[in-house]
Amino acid sequence: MRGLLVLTALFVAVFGKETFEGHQVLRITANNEAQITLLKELSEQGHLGMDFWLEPIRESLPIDVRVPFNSLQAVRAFLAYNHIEYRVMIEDVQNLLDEEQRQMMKSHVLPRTTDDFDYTNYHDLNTIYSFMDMLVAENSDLVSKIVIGQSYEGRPLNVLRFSTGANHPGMWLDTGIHSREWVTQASGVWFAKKIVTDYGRDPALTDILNNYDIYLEIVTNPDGYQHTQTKDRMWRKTRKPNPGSSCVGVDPNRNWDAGFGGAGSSSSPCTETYRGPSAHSEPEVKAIVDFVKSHGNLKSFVSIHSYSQMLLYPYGYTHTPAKDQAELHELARKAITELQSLYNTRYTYGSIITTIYQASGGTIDWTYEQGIKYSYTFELRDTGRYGFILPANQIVPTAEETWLALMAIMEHTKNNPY
Ligand code: 0X9
Ligand code: ZN
Repeated sequence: MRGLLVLTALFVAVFGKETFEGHQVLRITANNEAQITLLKELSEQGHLGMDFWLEPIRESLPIDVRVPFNSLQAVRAFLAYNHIEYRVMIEDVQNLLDEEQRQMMKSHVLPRTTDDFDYTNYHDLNTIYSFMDMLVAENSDLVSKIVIGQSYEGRPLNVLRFSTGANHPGMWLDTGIHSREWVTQASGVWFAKKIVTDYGRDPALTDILNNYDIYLEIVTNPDGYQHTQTKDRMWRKTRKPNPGSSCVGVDPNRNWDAGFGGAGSSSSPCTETYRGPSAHSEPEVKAIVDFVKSHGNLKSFVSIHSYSQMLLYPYGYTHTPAKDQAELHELARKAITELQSLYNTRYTYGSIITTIYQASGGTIDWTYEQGIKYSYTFELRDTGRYGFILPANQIVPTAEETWLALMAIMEHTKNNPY
């Protein structure tokens, strides 16, 4: 197996892009604790090239796993032997990726204005970066670009700042910290355009921007995003090498100094939830940490992931309820009610640890402990039919409905100064 992995890696290094022909995504339903334990062991070992899109946690939560073609027989046999139920969610991952590529080719001409930009499609890193520059150029009285740092591979960490005056408190949004969650970066682009379109037209957004600055980091993990475009569509982590290991990257949502190193993160560089050698070891994380501290006056912080359709608040690393739990819970309910009003998309909500799973070193636990009360994290569409390979025709609907929830959070933040 090791030999096969090395050969695959070599092939990719020489010939370019990883392919996923015959890979399937299985949805596994565990019926008891023993099955969960078995599946957890599988997941921790990174066995048979299995890529858990949704990790085994408890019986009530779905488990999604991408299985390479060559491992399918063994995995099916293992599941059958242990009487573990499953069904096929994605028959052939590469088929979906081929369709995704075909869609992307349709809008490959670089647009010259943000009105010409194709918001219904996914775009490569350069196109998103040039979108930001166009938006700034077209709306220089409202939008500016700040570079809060550099990625490991030297790319700028760009943040759009929407501001109507000096000394306003701030609200933060980030998308794409996990690079394969493409609908998030695409939604981030749509949010940016929405803000400049609505300012001066929509009274609620205008009122927010007359009193607060909005910061939006669209490509929070640019090295990872570039890697998903050119080498491996399923890349999640950063791209920093790990000394002493052939595995690359750190999970940037386990790297924060909030319960760092605790349960729900891994010390093994080859896993998808590797926490890194120390808190804030990743430049992409450290840049936000430095920004949050130097700004000193952020009042809300929303970090956007996919998929599962959830709206979550702290904590992820501890069972101790956040001191603002009641208010955060009520606001989450309001936000997802707004979200659902548009296309009837249903979200679950609650604290990270009770709703999804224990995850230590997560973004919003850290921001909450920095005193940013309105710290939330989204898991956007869908619930697993397409998972990370959400078809492009769902980008705009996803962004539109999410915007309603974001507006609810931002309005509440504005109306409840602290
Ligand atoms: O595991 C994660 O990092 C998140 N799920 S994802 O599929 N997008 O990777 C959920 C973690 C909860 N959020 C935080 N701990 N901030
Ligand atoms: Zn994520």
